[in-house]
Amino acid sequence: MARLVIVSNRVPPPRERGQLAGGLAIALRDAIAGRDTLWFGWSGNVRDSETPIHETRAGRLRFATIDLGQAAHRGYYNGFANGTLWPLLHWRLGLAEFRRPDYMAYRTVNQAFADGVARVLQSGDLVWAHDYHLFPFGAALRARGWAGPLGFFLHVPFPPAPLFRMLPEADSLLLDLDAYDVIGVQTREDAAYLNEAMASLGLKPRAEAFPISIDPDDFAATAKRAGRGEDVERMQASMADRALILGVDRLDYTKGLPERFRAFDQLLRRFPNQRGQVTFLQVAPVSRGDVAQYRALRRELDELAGRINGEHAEFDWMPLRYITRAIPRATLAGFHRMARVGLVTPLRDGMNLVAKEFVAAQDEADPGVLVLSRFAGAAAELECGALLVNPHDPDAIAEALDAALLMALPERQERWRAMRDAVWSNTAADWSRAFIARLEAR
Ligand code: ADQ
Repeated sequence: MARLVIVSNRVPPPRERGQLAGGLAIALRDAIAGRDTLWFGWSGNVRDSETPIHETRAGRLRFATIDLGQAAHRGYYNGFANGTLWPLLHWRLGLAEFRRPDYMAYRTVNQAFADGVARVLQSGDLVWAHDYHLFPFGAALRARGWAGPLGFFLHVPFPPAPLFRMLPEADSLLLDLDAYDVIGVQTREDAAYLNEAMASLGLKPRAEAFPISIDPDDFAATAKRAGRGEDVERMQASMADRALILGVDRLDYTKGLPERFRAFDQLLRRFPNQRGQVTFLQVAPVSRGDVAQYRALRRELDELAGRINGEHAEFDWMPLRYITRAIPRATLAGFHRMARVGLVTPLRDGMNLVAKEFVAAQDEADPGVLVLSRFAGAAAELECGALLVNPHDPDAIAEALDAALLMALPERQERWRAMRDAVWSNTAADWSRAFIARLEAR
């Protein structure tokens, strides 16, 4: 079987390499399990001297990492990848900053990745690059002589072609993408937009939808086990029989958190019967805290949370609990299982695995209701059972929350079973197998 070479911005940190616990690592677990794999990426270290490739091994899985110089890293990562591409690909042109030096740093780092990968490649390998950090990587690798299978998967959405082409460097990025044999995106909508953009330059449109997923058996088992654990028991005791509405996200402006907080405020104003009956827990650990827009978002949420609790709380009821620290994955799985409502309302999201995790975690005897943004990639698979909302509309979210909280058991079960079937019929293992099969058949 061909060796798999995974290329992504970050590789799992050393302490997680044994059990592969992070997001992408879980999605790729099945692909990695059955074959020799080499995972290449940035070490996480910023160092100005030239450093060699650093290699470690965990069984049949090897990791190869490089350090990056300070200026290159800043321009590539905080600059072009997260300051320009991330907002633009989420349709947020107004938040995107265009700076030529950042773009140059982004290209330089992609060249450095290609140099590193070229040094460790063997003929017969399958190369699979991940995400918006690596648009130019494939072309750079081809320029170094690689003619073997080369695939790319974009984890975030792709916007309509005219919006993407407002980016000054759009055309050269699309030409770079042309070097990949297979281009995977999350949904058919993303594929249509990317193909339209490629066709506008006369390139062969070749983006295809490969919706990413989770390991639902594993998540369900974790949730069940956590339900008997101390954290969930403490949480349950603190709820005093109130219904739990749960939000779990990285603290990111694409996740629609201010709108979600306003929706909860609307729920308490417009549906007074729910007052004192519900608790909304939002877990949103700080991410990319060194980017200005993320600091502004945090201030906005701090203020909103304070105002909502100040206005609605009783001396024995705190409506909103807001945590910006990370909580262990198993504990979160237990909270999902406890929740009456999973509230997942990104303004735009490639997939959103939290929505699928919420479904996997439920107890068939008493399942919760998923309130889901119609602009999350997951909506394409979960519209069969979720209450879909427009995440820009706090009033509509409040109405969906009230409906979810009032929903009788038979309807909850019927909706959940439909979503369960959808989640179990396309797992992370199916996702990686489908992509790799496509790459092998290039
Ligand atoms: P993310 O934007 O990080 O990922 P998401 O898919 O929701 O978003 O989450 C990925 C993983 O992180 C999930 O396993 C989730 O449980 C975990 N996670 C999220 N919030 C957490 C929290 N507060 N605490 C602990 N764990 C948390 C990007 C794209 C998504 C796409 C994924 C995978 O933006 O659209 O679904 O990649 O392709």
